[in-house]
Amino acid sequence: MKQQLLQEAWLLRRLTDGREYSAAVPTSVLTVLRDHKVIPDPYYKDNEDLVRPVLYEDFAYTCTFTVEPEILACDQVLLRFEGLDTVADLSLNGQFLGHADNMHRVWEFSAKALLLTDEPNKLEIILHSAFRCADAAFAACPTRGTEDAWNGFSHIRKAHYMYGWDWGAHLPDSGLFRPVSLVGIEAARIDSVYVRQNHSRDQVGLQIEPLFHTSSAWPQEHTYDDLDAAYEFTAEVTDPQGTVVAQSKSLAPITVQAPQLWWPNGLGSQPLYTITCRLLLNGREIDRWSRRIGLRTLTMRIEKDEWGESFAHEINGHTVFAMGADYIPEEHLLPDKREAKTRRLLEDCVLANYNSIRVWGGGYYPDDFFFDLCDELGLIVWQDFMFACSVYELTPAFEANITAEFIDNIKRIRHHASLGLWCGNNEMESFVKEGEWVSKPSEVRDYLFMYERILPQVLAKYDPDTFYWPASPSSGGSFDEPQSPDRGDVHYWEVWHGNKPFSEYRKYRFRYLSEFGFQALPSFKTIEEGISADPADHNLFSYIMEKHQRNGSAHGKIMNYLQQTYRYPHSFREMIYASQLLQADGIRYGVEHFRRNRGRCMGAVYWQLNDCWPVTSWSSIDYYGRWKALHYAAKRFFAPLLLSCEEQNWMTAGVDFNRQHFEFEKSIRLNVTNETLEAKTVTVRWTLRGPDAVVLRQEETVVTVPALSALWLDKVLLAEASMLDQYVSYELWEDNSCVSMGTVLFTHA
Ligand code: BMA
Repeated sequence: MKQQLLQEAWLLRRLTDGREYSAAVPTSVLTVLRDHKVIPDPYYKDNEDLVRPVLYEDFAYTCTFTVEPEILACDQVLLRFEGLDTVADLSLNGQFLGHADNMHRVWEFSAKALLLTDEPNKLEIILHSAFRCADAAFAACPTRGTEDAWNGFSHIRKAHYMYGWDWGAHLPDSGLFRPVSLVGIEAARIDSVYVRQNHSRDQVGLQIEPLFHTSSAWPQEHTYDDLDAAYEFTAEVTDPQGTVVAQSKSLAPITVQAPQLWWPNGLGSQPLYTITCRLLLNGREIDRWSRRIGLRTLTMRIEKDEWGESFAHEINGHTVFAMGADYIPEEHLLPDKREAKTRRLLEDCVLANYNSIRVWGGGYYPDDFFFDLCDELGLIVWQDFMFACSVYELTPAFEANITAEFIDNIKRIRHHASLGLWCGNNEMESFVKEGEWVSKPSEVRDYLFMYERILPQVLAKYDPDTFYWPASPSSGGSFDEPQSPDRGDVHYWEVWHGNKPFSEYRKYRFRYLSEFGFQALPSFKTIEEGISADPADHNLFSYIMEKHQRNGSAHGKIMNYLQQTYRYPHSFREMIYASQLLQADGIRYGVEHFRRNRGRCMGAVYWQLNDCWPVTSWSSIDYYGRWKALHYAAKRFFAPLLLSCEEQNWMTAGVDFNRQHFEFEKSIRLNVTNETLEAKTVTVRWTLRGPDAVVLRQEETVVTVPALSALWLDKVLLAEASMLDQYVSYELWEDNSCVSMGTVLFTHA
């Protein structure tokens, strides 16, 4: 296959005034107009409102190009769009080429017959206003979804958050966010390759299942058997050190001896093998497919047990406690995406001891480099399909559209070592069960068709080896208690949305918590740089700060929680800092509890890792990559070896308003969690201190904690004292270094 990128020499034409602006792929309406200084930075202050009218206009992208001779010589030439966002009509040299309406798909159009050979070609793409498309679709069919997003968003196969979310602006930009190219097929090409692994004692069998396109029958999928004898298919496997370790011809099985296994972060290393497949015609290579894979088994272990049913990632036969956060798109304006920024973000996950990450279903399917980085860094990816907080109208056209989207993305992503599971959607099983946004019975039926019939069928064909889970949260589907604390995963929002105190976390021992969170402000530098440098705006309840807060009255909510815990901050900067400490402390309180209950609970994935613009949100890293206090706390509470303390201060008897006869049971119960593959012998030291840190009592004990387990130490009763008079600090020592530490107060009853 030959490829010619059409990256440069683009023009964006504003149809209202005919003006043209130079552009290069990746490109979008808002970034081009911003870069040409036609509009201001859409994020700053309340510029979002200023620039929004632009998004009611249609725009045209044009590209003038000459075709490289070797492409022209091919039997079939396609125009390929890897990220066409979203509703578009395309023409080539004045002739209609096609219509597109899904940014999640790869669009290819046959162009051979329309190409000019001796003069420049002109490609034109009319991008229809995403707002107007949603408005029209909603007028025709008022399907409902989250009120944070623009009405009609669920009809458009465009990342939902672009239409607004409770951490996102209303900026449904449009453009070309991934490469555009001309593709020449010489007789045939490799469409995709499915690599299946069969692990046995000290060897891994690889079964290679390619699909092909021929130039004459494109876009029909062909298996190797469909090709005639002039074709040959070979595969070669290179180990992480670069040595070819196995080769095969004509789909003969491949065996890798003494495999170097891939592990998530914290359990081992991430060796990656390279598999290279070649398609030859009469002995000459005409196409090549090469990817990196990790040798591992990775699924979910679901087994009945004394509490209900387990739900845990199982990697190479071991169940691991998932530690991570939910990932949302990193940019509102997609051409601003940078691989280096994603790398830094994911490296920051590893610095904070994550072993997993959930790609939330209201964004878009991440770029290849995202999954490559997760492979390299050892982050197990929970991958949602792109449906969130809405019901959908499953017309035949919508079904065909999403089915093509599933196939494209499954083929693109399935080989990655880090792919832990596919998940049907975000939160819709629970919402549909409650009747939320449901306006007619067919929406309930369509829910079941989409996530419990169509998706499983597509996956059975294209990726039967990766675990599929119908929704997040779910207990396995069919509206069977999707939020059960005893089965499957849970989104727990009583803390924050339900205004309950952090101490509520201790009431639950969920099997796998895939969302829970608490907001904090981004750092002052981020506010100055991205929200407003004007001191007049530097007040939590200023108009501008409230514009950068998308969850109804949530700045007030932060203050409400804050006054339960801290004294009143003196200044805006102190307020920012206090909000971050509060967020860090609340989530730490939850995660430590869930890790202490390891075995029953097997995941604490907090909402949310990152932001897509400068905003107050649940993130632990802000839009500019600055860590909030929570991210520093995560490094501690996700440490492979964690010492934590369940402190108690129960009022047992003698209630008297003069406080004379109160009786408390004051106690600590320490716990060591070992999320590694080795047993650990460690020293636990705890100290009871007075308010000036003076040591009142100190004890030390050596314990051996088996691999992948949590060990409770005996409860220690402490003599009663006023809750403000004493606190306990504790440390965990391994080989003369302190690997975990903390303190508890006794102010929570
Ligand atoms: C969850 C998510 C998001 C949302 C977040 C915070 O429900 O799935 O839709 O942004 O909570 O409210």
